[in-house]
Amino acid sequence: MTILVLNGPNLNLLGVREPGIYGSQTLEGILAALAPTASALGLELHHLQSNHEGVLIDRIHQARLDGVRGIVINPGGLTHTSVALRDAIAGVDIPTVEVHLSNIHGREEFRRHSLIAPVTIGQISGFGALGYELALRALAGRLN
Ligand code: CA2
Repeated sequence: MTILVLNGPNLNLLGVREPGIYGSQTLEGILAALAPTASALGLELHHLQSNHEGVLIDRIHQARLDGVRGIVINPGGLTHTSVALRDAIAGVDIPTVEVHLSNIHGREEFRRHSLIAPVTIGQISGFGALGYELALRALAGRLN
């Protein structure tokens, strides 16, 4: 079963700046650490990080054509602003888990609201890189 892992704007900066909020692991490190869990769950991971909303949306559309069974997405700042990303997720009807490294509910007011959460099967927020692993486990549980 193929799972698409999507990371949105600025997540390519992980490990380089803001370690106090987002941890010291790079995105590459986070993804590499997911491999054993994915393989234990029988999941094949495809990954894309983009700083561009339209690129993320195109990849979500393609996921439906490719037969992707689940999506793990950290939409970054688009979480709080993007109706278009939300519509794309709703439009493909693929079970999606929203992940945030930081606890968005304990930060600035503008981060507390997610436009994406209502079209996902759930949101994981505040557990750092572990959130991606929890998301894979949640999807595997839903798909089996
Ligand atoms: O906590 C998360 O995972 C976020 O999705 C991260 C986003 C933020 O806009 C969301 O509110 C919560 C930010 C992406 C990472 O931005 C960085 C900026 C500078 C250095 C490192 C990362």
